[in-house]
Amino acid sequence: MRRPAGRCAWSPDGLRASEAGLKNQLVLILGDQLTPAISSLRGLDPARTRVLMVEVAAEASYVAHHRKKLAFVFSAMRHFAAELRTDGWDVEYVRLDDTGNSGSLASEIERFRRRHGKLPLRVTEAGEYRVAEILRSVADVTIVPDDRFFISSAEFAEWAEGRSQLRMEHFYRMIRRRTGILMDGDKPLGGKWNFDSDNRNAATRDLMMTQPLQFTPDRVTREVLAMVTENFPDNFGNLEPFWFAVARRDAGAAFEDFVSTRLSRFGDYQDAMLVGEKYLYHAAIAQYLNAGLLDARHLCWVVDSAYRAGKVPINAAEGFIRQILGWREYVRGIYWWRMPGYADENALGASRPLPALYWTGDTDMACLASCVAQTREEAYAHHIQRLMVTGNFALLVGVAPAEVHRWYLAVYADAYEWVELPNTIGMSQFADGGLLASKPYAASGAYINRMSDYCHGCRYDVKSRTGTNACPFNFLYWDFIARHATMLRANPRMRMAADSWMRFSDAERKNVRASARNFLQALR
Ligand code: FAD
Ligand code: DLZ
Ligand code: SF4
Repeated sequence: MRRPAGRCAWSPDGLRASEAGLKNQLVLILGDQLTPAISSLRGLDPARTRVLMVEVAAEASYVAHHRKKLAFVFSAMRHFAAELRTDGWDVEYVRLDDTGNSGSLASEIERFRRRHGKLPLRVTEAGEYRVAEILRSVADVTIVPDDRFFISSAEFAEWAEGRSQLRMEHFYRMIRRRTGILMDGDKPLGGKWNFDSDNRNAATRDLMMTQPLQFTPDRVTREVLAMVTENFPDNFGNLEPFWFAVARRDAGAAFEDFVSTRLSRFGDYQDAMLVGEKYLYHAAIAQYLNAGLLDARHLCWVVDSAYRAGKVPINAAEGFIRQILGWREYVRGIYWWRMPGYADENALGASRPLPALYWTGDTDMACLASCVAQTREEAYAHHIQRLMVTGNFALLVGVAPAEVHRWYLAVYADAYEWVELPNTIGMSQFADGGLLASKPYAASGAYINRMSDYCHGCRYDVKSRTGTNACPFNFLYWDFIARHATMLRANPRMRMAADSWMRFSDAERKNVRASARNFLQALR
C-alpha cells in the first residue's frame, strides 16, 4: 500500500505528526508467518499498529528457489495482507517490483522508518537462523516467541541436554503425553505408541488414488505468476500449471479433503512409490503448514477426532500425527539446538559436487529421473522419494552435505531451513554422525524395487550387483559400506551389513569397487 507523498509534515524527530499520534507500533510479518494468530500481533490494537510485509530480493535469492515455491510464497503473502486488511489492520505491503524496494528485510525496515517514523518494531522470531540474525541486528526491536509449535526451542534443549542419545521416539512419546493427542489417560490409543511397522505396504496400480485438491489461480496469483516469469527466468522448475492454495480457507479445504479421501490409507502406503503417482495417499500440505496457512495443533486434533469417531484406522491416524507431532517438532528442536554449526556438519567427509542430474533429470536411472522430473513439475516429492531415492543416491556417491542441503532448500515448496536442514544433514546424509538418526538411510536397489515400480521401466537390472547393466544403487551401496566399514561396524543397526561385506569374496569386492569407480568417473 503506497501513501500519497507530502500528506503531512515531518516532526523534528522524524515522525509524521499525524502518524506519531495514532500509531505507536510497527509489526513485521515474514513470509512464513501468515496467520492472524501470529504472536507478534497478539494483544495489539489495530488502530495503533502498522503492519509491514515485504517481498525482497534477498529472501527470493538466498538459494535459487523453485519458481512454484516463489509464486506460492508471494501469492500467499499477498492474500494474507488482504486478509489482515479485512480484519482491520493497517498493512504496508511492499512488492518485489515496487519502485524503491531496497531488496532486504533490514533495509526495508529502515526504509519504512525513514518514510513513516521510527516506530518500535515487534516481530515473531524467525524460523531460520540466518533471518533471526538479521532481525537481532535491527534497532529497537522486540522479538516474541513463535508459539505455533508444540514445544519451544528452550524446552527442547532442556529435554535433549545430558542425554547420551537422542531418539525421536522418546521425544514423540513425551509430546503425546503432554498434549493428550491419541492418548487414553497415560496409555496410547490403539495399545501401541507407534504403528510404523504397519506402514510399509507397496502400492499397486489398481488402488484408487485421489489427487490433492487443486485451485485455479485468481487475479492476485496471476499477477504473481507474471512477475515470477519476468524476474526469475532461469530458476529451476515449472511455474505452471500452478494449483496450490494460497489463501487460508483453501489450504483448510485441501486438508479436509485429505482427511476425508486419503488419510485412511496414509498409513498403509506411506513408504510406497509408483511411477506417475506423485502424491499417493500423502497430504501434500507441508507448504501450507510451514507458511502459516494451516495450524499444526488443529491438524493433529482433527486427525485424533477422526480416529476416535471411527473414520480412520489407528495406523493412519498415528502415522500422520507422528510426522507432525513427532518428526516436525523434533527436527525443529535439533535445528535450534545445534545451529549455527549444524549446517557445516560432515561426519562422513563427503566432498563430491552435486551431480548435474539433480537439475536436469538426465539419467538412465528410472527412479532418480522420475523423482527429479516430478520435483521440477510440482516442487513436491514425498518423504520416501526424498529420503530413499534422491537422498540415498547423494549419500552413496558421497556428495558434500552442504550442496545436498542447498538443493533440497531450493527445490521444494515446503522448504525452510529449520525443517529441511535436519532432514538433509541428519536424517538423509548422516552428516551429523548419528545425532538425529540411529543409522544412515543407505539402501540398495532391492529397497527401491520392493517399495516402487520404478525398476520395471529401468534400463538397469535391479538384481545385478556389478557390471555395466547392474543397478547403480547396488554397487554404490556396497561401495559405501566398504568406504565406511569401520564406522558402520560400531553401529549395531549397520553391523550386519558391514560384516556381510567382509564375507564377499575378494573377486566380488574388487568387482563392486570397480563398478562404483567407473560409475563415479562417468558421473563426474
Ligand atoms: P505427508 O507425508 O503427508 O506428512 C504429513 C506432514 O507431516 C507433512 O506435511 C509435514 O508437515 C510433516 N512431516 C512429515 N515428515 C516430516 C519430516 N521428516 N520432518 C518434518 N515434518 C515432516 N519437510 C518440510 O516440511 N520441509 C522441508 O524442507 C523438508 N525437507 C526434507 C528434506 C529431506 C532430505 C527429507 C528426507 C525430508 C524432508 N522433509 C521436509 C520431510 C518430508 O519429506 C515432507 O514434510 C513431506 O514430504 C511433505 O509432503 P506431505 O505434506 O505430503 O507430507
Ligand atoms: C522463502 C521466502 C521468500 C522466497 N521470500 C520472502 C520474502 O520476500 N519476504 C519474506 O518476508 N519472506 C520470504 N520468504 C521466507 C523467508 O525467506 C524465511 O525463510 C522465513 O521468514 C524464515 O525465517
Ligand atoms: Fe532405480 Fe536401480 Fe530400480 Fe533402476 S534398477 S529404477 S536405478 S533402483
